[in-house]
Amino acid sequence: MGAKDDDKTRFMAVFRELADGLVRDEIDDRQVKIAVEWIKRMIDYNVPHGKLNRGLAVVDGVRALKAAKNETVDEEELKRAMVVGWCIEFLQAYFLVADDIMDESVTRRGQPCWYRQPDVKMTAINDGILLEMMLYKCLKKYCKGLECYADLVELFHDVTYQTASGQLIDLITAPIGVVDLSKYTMEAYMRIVTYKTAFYTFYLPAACAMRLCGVKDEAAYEKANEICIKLGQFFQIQDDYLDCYGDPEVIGKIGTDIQDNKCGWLVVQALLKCTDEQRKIIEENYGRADAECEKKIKALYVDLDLEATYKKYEEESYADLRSIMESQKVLPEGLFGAMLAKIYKRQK
Ligand code: DMA
Ligand code: MG
Ligand code: MG
Ligand code: MG
Repeated sequence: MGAKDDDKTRFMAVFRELADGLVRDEIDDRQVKIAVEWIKRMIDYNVPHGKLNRGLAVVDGVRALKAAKNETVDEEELKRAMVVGWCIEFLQAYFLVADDIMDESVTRRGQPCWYRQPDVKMTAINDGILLEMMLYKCLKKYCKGLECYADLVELFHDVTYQTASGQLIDLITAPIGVVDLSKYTMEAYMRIVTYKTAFYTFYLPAACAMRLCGVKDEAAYEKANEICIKLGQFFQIQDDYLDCYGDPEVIGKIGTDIQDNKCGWLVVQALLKCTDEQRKIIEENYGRADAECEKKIKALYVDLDLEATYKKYEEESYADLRSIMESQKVLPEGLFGAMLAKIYKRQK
């Protein structure tokens, strides 16, 4: 087994410990039996089945920061990095439960979206709140007393706010039944993806690792933020591409962006490339809950050769990101390099 597989196995063991601890807290609080069962099932359904990129990025990040100082990570530090990594995965679980309700999605991580379970429905909203608060319970249990504790809590709060504000503009830029193509600009798109994705997907793991390693220099956080915004934009453009071109069996979710009227990367590109006639096709078919309309949009994307536009973007952007990471001296390249390596050319 390689070091990475080893990390993943240990990471899963830490999940079990956290989940069992949360369930134990309920029992200790004399929670009613059906709620104990519910919480256990809800955590197991929503938290551990993703790619775990964000959580493991905290572990990789701590290793990279320590290695840069010629230090190794001891057992206690490793465990703590894993706990904080799972805190991000709990936050992500919360965002996804809510996002799937709002996007009216069907599947997630290869199973029906939580809110679509017949006995769950809108109880999922409250489950989301519980998932979010569970991260603070875990953080308190394992990190209270550390010098960086308050900074970690503040970081989670700030990033949650940014993400929710990104989700807000994602949603109100795509009102149901109103197709206003003038709103789908690259500028609007970049604001949406930076806020809804980049901060929690890249800056949060990197900044958590930095806090755990005692980094105090605010300029270093600024630099990390700058790089992570670019990584996040790259990642969400991939997500938008996969929404249309990914294999649902592989990505574990069925794309909804066209029918949901989303200001996604593909439609923004289509609007930049289309003729007046093609623009009319978009006007008439985008953002409708109709599989035939969706097909017409996908056919238009083929005519515009958006797959090639994407492939070219992915290559150029990757090269760009590599050079940004290598040309700065403030932070070790490994803090971001591992994240980029995991997502480059991803199929899921
Ligand atoms: C993802 O946006 C953002 C958050 C905060 C979950 P999305 O709706 O494109 O995500 P997905 O494609 O996974 O539903
Ligand atoms: Mg969604
Ligand atoms: Mg969404
Ligand atoms: Mg998406």
